[in-house]
Amino acid sequence: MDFATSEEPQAPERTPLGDTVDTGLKIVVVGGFGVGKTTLVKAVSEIRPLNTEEHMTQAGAGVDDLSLTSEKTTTTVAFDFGRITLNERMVLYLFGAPGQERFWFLWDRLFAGTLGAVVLVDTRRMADSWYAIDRLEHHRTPFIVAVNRFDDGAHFSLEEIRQALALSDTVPMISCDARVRSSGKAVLTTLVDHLYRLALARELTT
Ligand SMILES: Nc1nc2c(ncn2[C@@H]2O[C@H](COP(=O)(O)OP(=O)(O)O)[C@@H](O)[C@H]2O)c(=O)[nH]1
Ligand SMILES: [Mg+2]
Repeated sequence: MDFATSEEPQAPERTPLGDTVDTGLKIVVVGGFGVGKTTLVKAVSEIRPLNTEEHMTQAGAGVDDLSLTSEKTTTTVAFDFGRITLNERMVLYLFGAPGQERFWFLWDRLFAGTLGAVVLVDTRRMADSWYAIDRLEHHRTPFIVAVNRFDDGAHFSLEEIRQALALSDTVPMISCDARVRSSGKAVLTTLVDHLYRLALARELTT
């Protein structure tokens, strides 16, 4: 089979992996259905993001809650995958985990080898984030919380959201617009800074 011709055209801005890169970190993006995970991975990825977005069919009716995401006509059935080069030595590999309850069994596998996670939160449906936070704490995977500011979302402060999610003060929080590359990049930088500080603290105590 000729892969070169059977593949879809590459995104024009596809960037080859740099020669100087020696560190690849696996990061997962988790959160409830429709919170913007696929959007975030797409916005920041420098390769044509691989995703398994499918048009929602009758099979998902009543299973996927569309009441607040009426414009959403596709759903991620496995995961999103993207790559972003943070500096000349470090790249992040991003995995967007499906948020629907029927795919939750995949998460524990996905967390294997994961250095850190971004929990995306939609303030209109904060309870959807609880499961993700619970699994991350269970796996002791460091995470940050990024609040995707939908235009019609209630404007709770980050501190109010911290309380609503019962997050410890040590969990960094940031607001973002998942559609905007620079905003998504700021989210990932916040996570990497957090991981770096945790690693430094560990070094100091050993
Ligand atoms: N207004 C607004 N819409 C967004 C934002 N992020 C995502 N969306 C839209 O919300 C819908 C759900 O996003 P998607 O990335 O598919 O969610 P996922 O289920 O978490 O992967 C899509 O139609 C997006 O275009 C945002 O920051 N603001
Ligand atoms: Mg998705």
